[in-house]
Amino acid sequence: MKQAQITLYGTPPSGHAHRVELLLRMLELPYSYVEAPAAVRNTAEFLRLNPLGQIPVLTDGELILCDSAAIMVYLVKKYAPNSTWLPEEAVAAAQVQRWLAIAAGEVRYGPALARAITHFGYRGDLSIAREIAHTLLSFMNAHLTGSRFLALNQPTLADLACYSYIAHASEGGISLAEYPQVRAWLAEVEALPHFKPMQALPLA
Ligand SMILES: N[C@@H](CCC(=O)N[C@@H](CS)C(=O)NCC(=O)O)C(=O)O
Repeated sequence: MKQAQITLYGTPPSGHAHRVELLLRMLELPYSYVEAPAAVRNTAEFLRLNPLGQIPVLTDGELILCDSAAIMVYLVKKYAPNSTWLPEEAVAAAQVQRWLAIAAGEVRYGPALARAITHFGYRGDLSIAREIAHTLLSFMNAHLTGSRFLALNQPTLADLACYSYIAHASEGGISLAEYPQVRAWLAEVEALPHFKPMQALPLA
């Protein structure tokens, strides 16, 4: 059997790695998965891959890529350039990019941080992270009224980038009960072919 050329370094509960894994699966790209918990991320070998010591890292042959959004953009441009995951048209591309920025901003510092403080001892203010999460979720709920997906009327990188940490917000003590449109959107992502859930953690 042909050896997979692509390797993803991540951990099962990492939403940053999960969003990349979702895309690899949905593009039907073969890949190997290397678990890189904190002990591995601090090794000289891993720091050569990513000097920031973060997952995900993706290697494709000799190529080394860091950062979930950068990796997702690469995978679509390289392996699915004519797909709708990342459109070329100016306004549509900007709409997707907006949500990639939200994934790295409000999602990272809201639901993702609340979960990381709760379960992994990350430093930060839990109540501020939860406040950021609820502001984001209120916005998303209104934004999704009448829309099935975040950026366009079809799934794009925007949905995969934001999905994992929103779906697992309750693990950081953030309830989705007040956000029915967000819950409907999560179900749309979960219904996509090749979807795989992220590893669950205990509820906070
Ligand atoms: N901007 C990066 C952030 C990745 C990130 O924060 N990864 C976490 C795990 S989910 C990590 O590696 N944390 C370890 C650290 O920052 O030292 C991305 O989108 O990939």
